[in-house]
Amino acid sequence: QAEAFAVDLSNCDREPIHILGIIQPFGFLVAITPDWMVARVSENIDQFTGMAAHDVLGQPLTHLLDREAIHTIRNRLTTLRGADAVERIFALPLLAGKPPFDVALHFAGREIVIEAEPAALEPIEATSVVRSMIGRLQQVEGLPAFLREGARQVRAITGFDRVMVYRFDAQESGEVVAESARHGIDSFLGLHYPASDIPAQARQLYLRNTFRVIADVGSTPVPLLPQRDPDGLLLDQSLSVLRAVSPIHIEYLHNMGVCASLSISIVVGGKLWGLFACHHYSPRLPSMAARSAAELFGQMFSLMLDARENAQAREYEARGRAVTDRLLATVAQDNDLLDNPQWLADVIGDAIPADGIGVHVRGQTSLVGLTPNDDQFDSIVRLLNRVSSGQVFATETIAKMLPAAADHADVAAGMLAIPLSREPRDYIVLFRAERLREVRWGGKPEKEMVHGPNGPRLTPRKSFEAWAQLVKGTCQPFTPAERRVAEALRVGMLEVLVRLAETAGVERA
Ligand code: BLA
Repeated sequence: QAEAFAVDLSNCDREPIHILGIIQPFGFLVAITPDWMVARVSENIDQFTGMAAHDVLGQPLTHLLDREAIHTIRNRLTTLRGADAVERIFALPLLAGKPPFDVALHFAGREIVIEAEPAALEPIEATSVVRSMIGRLQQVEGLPAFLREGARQVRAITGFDRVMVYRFDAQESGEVVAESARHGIDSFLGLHYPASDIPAQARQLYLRNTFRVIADVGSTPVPLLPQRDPDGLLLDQSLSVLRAVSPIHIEYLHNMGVCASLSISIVVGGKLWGLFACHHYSPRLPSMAARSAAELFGQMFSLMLDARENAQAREYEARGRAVTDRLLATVAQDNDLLDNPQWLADVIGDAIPADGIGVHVRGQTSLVGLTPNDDQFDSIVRLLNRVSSGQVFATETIAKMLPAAADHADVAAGMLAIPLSREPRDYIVLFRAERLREVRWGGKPEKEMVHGPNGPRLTPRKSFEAWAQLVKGTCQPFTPAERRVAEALRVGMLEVLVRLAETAGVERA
């Protein structure tokens, strides 16, 4: 039997999910030593080969598999050259007189791992499939449409009922930012989940191995035999395509009413940007070729997303610079505009998205949009005089420094303050409302479910509540790019004000 790690809600970020010693039953696994002796097999090997585990363990691989097949495997392994990757051979006749298998190969420590599942009846041409998928993506304009098209493409190739683009934020909680779903099921678009739904070690693993499928949430996992090798080591299943997953995650899927789950990592700039997360409401296993194509698509999609995000960041900063230039040129012409908060708010709100703007210039205060009231704003200005030291200052929770600010978190939870001068302290303050205000709970994806041993926490609605608790009183964070634009505005304004002061001095003299 597999050695159990007693996992519960409190320790699931420590569960060693890469060495659970179990696989899913849709294929079998053979691990061999460097001299091609069978070191471990999955207990279900007899169902696929007709030979029981004790017949083959400790025997040369030739005892189990056809010589021709072993030759093919050996050749393919040389192309791997010890790389941290998986090679695949489609429709390989592993056993004389039996139908062929789709085979995945990789190295795990000193062992060579061979995983096999019955070959697909209708093989697909992965390269041409992926090429046409990429072609469609290239035609799309704008990030939201790009993400939606990505989800649509993944649904087309996997046939899953629901495909979501799940994006991580800076705190590693996540949001469903795009979705393609079968007609007639509720939408998950816009839903948020806390980081703990995908624990750290899983995210780490998903960076290294970018694809996984759980073909049947209700199936019974199959143990590896033996669990430990003569050195006492468990098999590292990080790259295994049959790897069975944590019972906690199985329960989560079960509580969601999901019967099959598949996810593909989206890796941008070496970081896990997000996942394509796919659900099916009956068991489902795309062929190994279709899975490889989906994995390759995920890699191409990630590269394209990286390029788009870079272009977008450059575009954003250029727009920020243009706004700064416009503002400075106009103020230089007509410095009375500095006393026109609506105008300031319009121009600056163009560069940095905000729900409201407060302006405190030359002793005058004006508030536009969703903001604290006058008294509350006064307290904020006093706070800024203490903390901002002439620099741009941003926080997603004003209440952290000014507890009374919790009272207006619903309309103004966080702020970015741009000081306009040193003495007296003038500021433009951009406010953002609490994130929860903007968040929709889309439909009612969770039917009433019977809860398993870990209780009701493992459901999307409870997850959402956990996330809501986490972000209560905070706004959407101000990004580094937004802070840079704000800083450019600050420096530019300071120049203009200095110049105005000089001209005024000359006129007076
Ligand atoms: C893994 N959790 C995952 C995965 C997803 C999610 C996508 C990747 C595995 C897969 O493809 O199924 C979470 N799935 C979601 C979310 C949505 C979704 C947020 O569809 C939103 C619509 N999970 C929990 C809690 C724990 C937990 C509380 O909710 C731990 C206490 C554990 N999740 C957990 C573990 C894995 C996981 C251990 C790793 C599974 C594996 O790869 O072995």
